[in-house]
Order: sequence, then structure tokens, then C-alpha cells
Amino acid sequence: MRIVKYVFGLSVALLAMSSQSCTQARPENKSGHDLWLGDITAPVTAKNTEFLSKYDKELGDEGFRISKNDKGEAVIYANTEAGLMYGTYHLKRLGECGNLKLDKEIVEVPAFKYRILNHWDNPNLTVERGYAGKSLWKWEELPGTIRPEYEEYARANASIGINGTVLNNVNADPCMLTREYLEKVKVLADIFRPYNIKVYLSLNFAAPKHLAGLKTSDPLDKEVIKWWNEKVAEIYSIIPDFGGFLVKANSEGQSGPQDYGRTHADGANMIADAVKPYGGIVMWRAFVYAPESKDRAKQAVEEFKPLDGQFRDNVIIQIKNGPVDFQPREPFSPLFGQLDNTNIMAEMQITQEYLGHSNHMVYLHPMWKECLDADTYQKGEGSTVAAETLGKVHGNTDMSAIAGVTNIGDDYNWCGHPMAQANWYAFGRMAWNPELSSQQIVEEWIKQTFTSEKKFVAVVATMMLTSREACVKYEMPMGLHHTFKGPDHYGPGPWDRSSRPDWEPAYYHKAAADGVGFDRTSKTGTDAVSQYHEPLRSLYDNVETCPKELLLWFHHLPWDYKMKDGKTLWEELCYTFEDGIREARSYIGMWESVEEYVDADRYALIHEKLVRQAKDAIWWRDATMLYFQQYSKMEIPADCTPTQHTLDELRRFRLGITNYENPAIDRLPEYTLE
Ligand code: GCW
Repeated sequence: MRIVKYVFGLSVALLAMSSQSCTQARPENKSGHDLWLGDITAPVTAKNTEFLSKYDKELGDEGFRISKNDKGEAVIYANTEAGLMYGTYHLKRLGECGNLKLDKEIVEVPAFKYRILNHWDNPNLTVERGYAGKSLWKWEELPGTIRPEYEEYARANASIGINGTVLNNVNADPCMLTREYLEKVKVLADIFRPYNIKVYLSLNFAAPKHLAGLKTSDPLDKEVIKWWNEKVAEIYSIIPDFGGFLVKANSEGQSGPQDYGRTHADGANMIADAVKPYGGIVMWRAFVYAPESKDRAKQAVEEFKPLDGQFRDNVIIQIKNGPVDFQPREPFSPLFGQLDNTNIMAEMQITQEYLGHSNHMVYLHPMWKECLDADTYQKGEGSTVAAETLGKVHGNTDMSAIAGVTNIGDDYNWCGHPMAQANWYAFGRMAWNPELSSQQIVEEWIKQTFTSEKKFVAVVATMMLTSREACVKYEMPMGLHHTFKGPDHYGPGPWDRSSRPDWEPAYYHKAAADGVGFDRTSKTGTDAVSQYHEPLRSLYDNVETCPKELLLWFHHLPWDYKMKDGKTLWEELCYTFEDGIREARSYIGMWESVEEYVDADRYALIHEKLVRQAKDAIWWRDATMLYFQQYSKMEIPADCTPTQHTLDELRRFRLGITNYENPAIDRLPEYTLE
């Protein structure tokens, strides 16, 4: 292992692992202020380098130290070039954010070993739940044409510590494993390598059938095993540092080991054995549910707990933060606290499938941190989701990982909404250090992306820090969930019908004459509460102690149920929606108050989107409460924002978009803010 010591002059703008990319022209449709990286056109190389002979264990392969030398210059120490690169970006960040002190030594080591983006990108360039244009990967042009964005993407990720990327959708097209596509993937892997980013692929479990014409894809079949071993050998001959696979199996129609009477462990282990000799890993998703079940929220534990201890040591079970599906608020998935001898990781959704796509400004770090900080109590207090997934509860820190489903596309601003970039940024920073506060991360991002002007930072940070809670309030307050219109998941549709009962909002809200909410209690409900350890089990089970934010997740309550503040449940719902509407509206004025600090283009685009966000907030309230009113027979209080559409009008409204796009603002229902 090479030990490197680099010395940089503090006054110099640092950055540039490759000068070549920095001289490449930006495409015409790019605005030049796209990312938080600031000025990347002036590469500066190291002034002094030194090779040391001793490996610093504390830093590992990716950590670094920064301290001051006799001349007052910053010195970055790392065991590896990757560590050095991260140190360089860190120093740059500290400088740009006005936080560069160096009065004491800085030591940074990433918390999670695998810090991975998941792209849900298809070979035909659509992006499932993608709201920023088409896929960044231009498969039809590869391997011949190389776009500058590929390296910009790598650089942006490196600057926040991302070290892996799954290039294709978990609903995987088998073609991704053909030689033709592997040659394309190789080009991206080569571009990403200098940035310490490994490439991974989602696989289609039925690939042996699709690609090789085998009669089966049974994971215990000799021919199938042979096919995977050969395929894996081929991949590593093309991409020697290939990271491994992400697998969605027996979920939402995807094939999997259960098609052949085998278990998730049989399937995962077969692939894990194939990649093991090369150091590859398998991320096997726990996002499984069947329409027959009475409670979708329970199924991951039901299917995976019995398999605990059966997975190979290079398999990690990838668990969505909540037990259902990336809703604006869910309790943490109980599976995080249920496995003793299995590697687990969290999957967060950076793309805003359920939080207003790229029309709404919603800063997601508080939502993810809520999950990581939640205590599972698996081994007593302190068994937080972060500790569990860092491997600290069961002592396997070597396989710690975290994944984020990206919001990146080929839009000129990368993420559709200029503020949505903050979520990409925040995911990376959180994967590096889950202890960082939402405030610190958002302020860093604002300063690097816009300006360090005090007033601007204060106002915009306040907007962003409150935005997730505001979104919960105006979309699905008090534990309501999945009240969306399908299949696009943009607007409200509590009345919506679907081909599967568990894709219908009524399955989740259970609104009826006797009340609203999903009874998951131990005595009268599905007993989902029992998948949580004490004291949570009792806390959630008892309507008196269940937090208001999760009340209707765990309880079905009458419309006139008396809340602690004396209001009825119906009133509480109305006023919580009202709070959400008020907050969404307040962002418009806040943004107007900082106009002078922003360029005209970004100012106007964000303004237009904030106005729509506030209108959507009223739309959500109208749809949900007018629908519930049919059962409650109660009036929306007179001091709430008046409704602007009838239930019939809203039910007739058709957005008519695919699952691969953000709705244009002029397609949405008309609302006024006066
Ligand atoms: O959230 C749901 C989405 C699907 C997605 C699925 C999953 C990739 O609506 O579009 O499919 O989850 O996570 O597998």
C-alpha cells in the first residue's frame, strides 16, 4: 500500500484529480452553475508529495488527516489516493463554507464502507421515478461517445464521498448482462475509477433463461450455477474491480428463487458464491410483499426473519427505511431490529417519488436521519438503525453499507428542481458521516451552490429544514400513508382503484363511517406493533402513547376521537393540513425576500415551483378531506383555507403522465393562492 503525504498551500483553490476533464467544454444546454462544486475550471495539482512507509490503521483506505505545517500550510495525509482525494474535497469544502480553521487536527474516516447510489435507469433511457429528464447514461452512444457529464457526475459524487453506483433499474432488463452492454459499462467504470467509484449492476434473476435459453433459472440447478459463474468471470475480465449486484427478486412481478420453490437465501447465495472470489458483494432487497397479505408492512420481517443466519457473508440485505414504501413519513422498518446474523443496509429514496417529484422543494435529510437515529432496541438502548447498519450491534463493521435511489437525470440542472440537488449532496454527506446535522449539511450545500451571504443562507436553510415536515402535513399527516393517485404517485387519490388491493389507497387509510387509520395494534389489529421491540411495541400499541405523527399508521380511530389538545381527530386533521398549506405558502415570500442574491434564471424557476407547491398543498387537502368527509359527515372548519374544487372535479381529473416523468406545471389542476 502506498502511503502518500500531499502538501497544499492554503490560499490555493484546491481540486482536480484529472486536469483533462476540467478543460472539456460544457454542453450548450448547461448553465455553468449546476453543482455545488463551484469553480472546477482551474485545476491545481499537489505542490509537495511524499511517500511514507507506514500504513495508518486509523485512517483505513479512505480516511484522511488534515493538519497545519510550520509554514501554516494545510497538509493532507492519507494511506491511499482515494483518501487523499476525499481530503482535498474536504479542505475545499471547509474553505468555501468559511469553516477552515486548522487550529486542531482534522481526522475523517467514512462511517459506511459502501456508500452507493442506485439508479433506476432503463436501457431505453427512461428512468423509473425519474423527474430530471432522461437517463444520464446514453447507452446507444456508448462505448464510442463519451459525454463530459460522466466525469462531472463522478467528480460530484467523489466530492461527497460516494464510492459506488448501481447503473440500472432494479426492475432489470436482462440485456444489461450481455457482452454488448458490458462493454458500455466498462467505459463508465473506467471513467469512475480514478474517483474511487465502483460500478455495480442490477440483475434480472431470470437472466439464464432470457440470455442463454436455459430451461430454468433455479438457483440450485447445476447449469444455472455454471452460467452465473461464467457470466461473472466474463464481467470481471472486462471490469476487474466490478462491485457486484443489486437484486430485486420475487417482488412486484420480478422473477426470483421462489419461482422454483427456493428461498431468498438460496438465490442470494448462488450469486454471492459467484462474485466472492473477485471480492464482489450482493445487495439483496427486502422490498417484498404479496397482495394476499392483510398487512404489507409486516411482510419483510415475515419473509426474512426465518432466513436469518443463512446468507453468505458477502450478501447484504437492503431494507427500505420504512416498512411500506418511501412514504413522506413511516416508522422505521422493523426488519432493522430483527436479524442477528445477517448483514443489513438501509435504502433511502433520494428521488421524490412520493414527495412532489421535482416540483416540490423538500429537503430529505431530516427524514433519513429520523430513520438512522431511531432506536430498534434490539440489544437494548442504542441499537439505532445507524448502529445496526454500521454493523456495530452485531460486530460486523466490515460490511456496512447504505444506498440512495438517485434523483439524477440528464436535465441541465441534474435533478429537475434546483433544490433537489441538496438531497443528492445530503445523501453522500450522510453516508460519510451519519452524525452530521441536517442544518450543517444544508448550509454547506447552500453556500457552495448559491452564496455565503448570511441572510440568504439563513432564509433558505429555514425553508429547506422545515420543508419535509411541511410536506408530511400537506400530503399525509398523522400517520396517513399511500393516499396517492397511482400509478404516477404525484397527486392525491384516496379514492383510487387499482389492479391489486395493496396498491389501493383504501387498503392503507381505511376511511369509513366509523373512522380512519390502519389498525396495527396487538388486540384488534394486524399486530404489526409486535415486530418492534419494547418499549416501542407498547408505545405504538397504546393509543394514548402513540406519537401523533404515527397515530393513523397504527390506529383506526373514530372521526370524533378526542385528541390531547381537545380537538376532534377530524379537526386535528383539518388543521394539520392547514399548517402544511400555510408553510408551503410562506416559502414563496421567503424566497422573494432573497431575490437579490440569486441569478434571475434560478430565482424564477424556483419561484414558479414554490407557487405550484403551495397550490398542490391545497389540492392535497381538498382531495383528502373532501373524500373523508363522505364518511365523517363533518365540516371543514371555517377558519381553514376554503376548498377550491369539488370532490367530483378532483376525481375526474387525469394527470396522464408515465412513471418516468415530472408533470409540467400547466397540466396540474387550477388553483389560486389569493
Ligand atoms: O416505490 C416503488 C415504486 C416502483 C419501484 C419499487 C421498488 C423500481 O413505485 O417504481 O420499482 O418501489 O422499489 O422496487
